[in-house]
Amino acid sequence: MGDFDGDGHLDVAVSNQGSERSISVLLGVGDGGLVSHLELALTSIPEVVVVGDLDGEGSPDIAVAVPGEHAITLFLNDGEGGFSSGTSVRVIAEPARAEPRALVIVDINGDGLPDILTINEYSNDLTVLLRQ
Ligand SMILES: [Ca+2]
Ligand SMILES: [Ca+2]
Ligand SMILES: [Ca+2]
Repeated sequence: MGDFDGDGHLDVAVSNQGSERSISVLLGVGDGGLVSHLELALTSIPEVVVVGDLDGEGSPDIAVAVPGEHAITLFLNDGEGGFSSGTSVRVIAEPARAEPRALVIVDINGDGLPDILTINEYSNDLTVLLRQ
């Protein structure tokens, strides 16, 4: 959850794991209700979605684990609730078949920039993606 459009109400991003293969962004209207805002398309089934300010410009961005692509996909917020098309980041070099199932945004190296830790199936390990 995060305030994607900056109106002071919490908004929500959820994975669609059926045929849609997308992230639904829902906007809070302030009374606890949510309205559909937009769909972020993916080419493979998304798993865990997390929200954090990945690019440091103040508004919450979205990162999602996409195990079938051995990658995570990042969607950057334009500050008004619009999002970039997804940028895919592989969690591990070929030929390993690590499949990230979950991820967290955390400043692992303490430099003040948010990093991403992924939790991988098959390789049974963690991958640290440091923001440069
Ligand atoms: Ca909002
Ligand atoms: Ca941001
Ligand atoms: Ca960092």
